[in-house]
Amino acid sequence: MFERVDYYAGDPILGLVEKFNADSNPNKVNLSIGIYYDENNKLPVLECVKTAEQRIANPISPRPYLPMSGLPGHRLACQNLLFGADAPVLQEKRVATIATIGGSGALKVGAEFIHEWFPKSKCYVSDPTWANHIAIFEGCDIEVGTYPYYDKSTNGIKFDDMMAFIGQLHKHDVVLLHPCCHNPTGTDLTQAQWDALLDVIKERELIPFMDIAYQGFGQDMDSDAYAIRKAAEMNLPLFVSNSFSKNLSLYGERVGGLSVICPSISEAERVFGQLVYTVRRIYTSPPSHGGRILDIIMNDDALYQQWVGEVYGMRDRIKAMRLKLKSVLEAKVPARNFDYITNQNGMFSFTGLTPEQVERLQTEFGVYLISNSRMCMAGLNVDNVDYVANAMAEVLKVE
Ligand code: KET
Repeated sequence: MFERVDYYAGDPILGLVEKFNADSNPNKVNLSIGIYYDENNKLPVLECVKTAEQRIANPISPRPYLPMSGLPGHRLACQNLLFGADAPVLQEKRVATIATIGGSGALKVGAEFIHEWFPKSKCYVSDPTWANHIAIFEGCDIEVGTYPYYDKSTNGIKFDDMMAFIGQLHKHDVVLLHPCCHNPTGTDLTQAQWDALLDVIKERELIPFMDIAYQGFGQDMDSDAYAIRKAAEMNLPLFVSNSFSKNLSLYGERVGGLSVICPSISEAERVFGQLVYTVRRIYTSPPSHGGRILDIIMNDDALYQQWVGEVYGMRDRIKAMRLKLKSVLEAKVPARNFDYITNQNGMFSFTGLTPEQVERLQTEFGVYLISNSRMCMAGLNVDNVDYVANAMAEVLKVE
């Protein structure tokens, strides 16, 4: 009966985590998946999360179904963080926001909505992008193409090519963008580049879909949302998927949100209804635990401030690791320029290593990167950074 079912070769990122766990090398270092580990190589539980957990546990309360759209406080937290609490689009009630099962769930619900209501639209993603962007949109029967983005020869952005390409897309085509901390390249547009790009998107009547999974890890909470707020200010229709997996260190709770800016209240109400109906047809309503943690932290001034401080602590530790890795590599491989390591933002560095070099790092040193050369800087710490730098220098030597 199932003979014709295709083999699944596994996920390029999650599959590596399994391989890493099975590796018996005592020096192994996991720099594959985008997960933040602290200076002791442990997955942190944020202090603000501990406080919220204690409130939830005392007293232990019943667990009804949540509304299909999730907790109101969860939705509000997403809106305030993305658009700024006093944003006119929020005051005008033009944003339809639902709680989602992580950032992935937001992308899925958004893509289902687009497939249903804009069936002719194609989706364009950056070359390269997070591989699951392509998988999720194709999984909703949407044709996916790429727009020029990363320039390997300069470690910068092919901005002119990107603008020219996006400038010839068709009305209502979807352009998937990373507002900050681009995955996998760590290379972001400047604010002036965002302004120019959003002008073209407006002129061509395209649908921008911004996926933000690393807010707070780039510059700061507000600057990282620049592109989102600029699009809101320009009155563009806009989809935003956001994830709290990384910045709340709540990976397994699956906390995210999907927001759609609409031109009018009545459209926002209809879009909200259809998003909710999409949820009903897939999983009915989100789980409550992560949403309650989010609601408690984000809607309490003191806990919110504590959270922001904790995110900036993670951001600064990653930046320190970038500096350290760069300085060791510069000393060991003086012929090569490693400026990209400190120029790139967020959790990732696109190292430009060849697939063979990535393979050698894994088999000879137990250092795991994604095969596209992406290294998760948040897996480095003072104890392993020299080991990783030496291993990288070793595989770069024979070039
Ligand atoms: N968007 C982006 C850009 C992203 O990097 C991730 C996760 C997600 C969405 C998914 O968020 P979540 O809330 O977990 O559903 N990226 C890391 C993990 C993964 O591949 O699933 C990664 O790139 O390593």
